[in-house]
Amino acid sequence: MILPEAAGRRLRALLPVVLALLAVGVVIAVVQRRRPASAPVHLSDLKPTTATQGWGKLGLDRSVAGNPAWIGGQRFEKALGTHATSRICYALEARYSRFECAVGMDSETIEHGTSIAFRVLGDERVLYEGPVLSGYHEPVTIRLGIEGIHELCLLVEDGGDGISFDHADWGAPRVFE
Ligand SMILES: [Ca+2]
Repeated sequence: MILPEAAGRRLRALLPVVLALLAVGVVIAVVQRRRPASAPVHLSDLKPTTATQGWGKLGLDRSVAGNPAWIGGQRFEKALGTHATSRICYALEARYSRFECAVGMDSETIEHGTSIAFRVLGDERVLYEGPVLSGYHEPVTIRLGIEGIHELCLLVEDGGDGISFDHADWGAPRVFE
């Protein structure tokens, strides 16, 4: 039989161990809470399966004219710079759950007063159909669920006024697991 005094000594001896275990638990909980859900994969780092456009060549992290990509007052280090009418597709094979980007006319041609419109297709189904954009505007954010999507296609249309000067940017187009 353990006397109360001996039991107290034993408990006091165990106290540092208990406190250490609690501290480890708190640290693990904090680290798990701070860990990001998943790192983004930038589409400008992937090879598209299709890349067609009405003028020029697809700009990777650049505008279609080869300049840094700017939409309104925002510079995009990662971007796809293209030109209406455009269709850029990626084989994602259902590996990702979210797509995010910001779109708009590249600042290099806004003074020409032309219009464009953005669309996103997932396995040929319309996931996003944006308004017609023209002139100076801030980036328009797109956030979509793409769970189960095998092929993601980014489309730029001419906005109804032809394709002249339709320099279109997909700002930081990225997918997440
Ligand atoms: Ca146009």
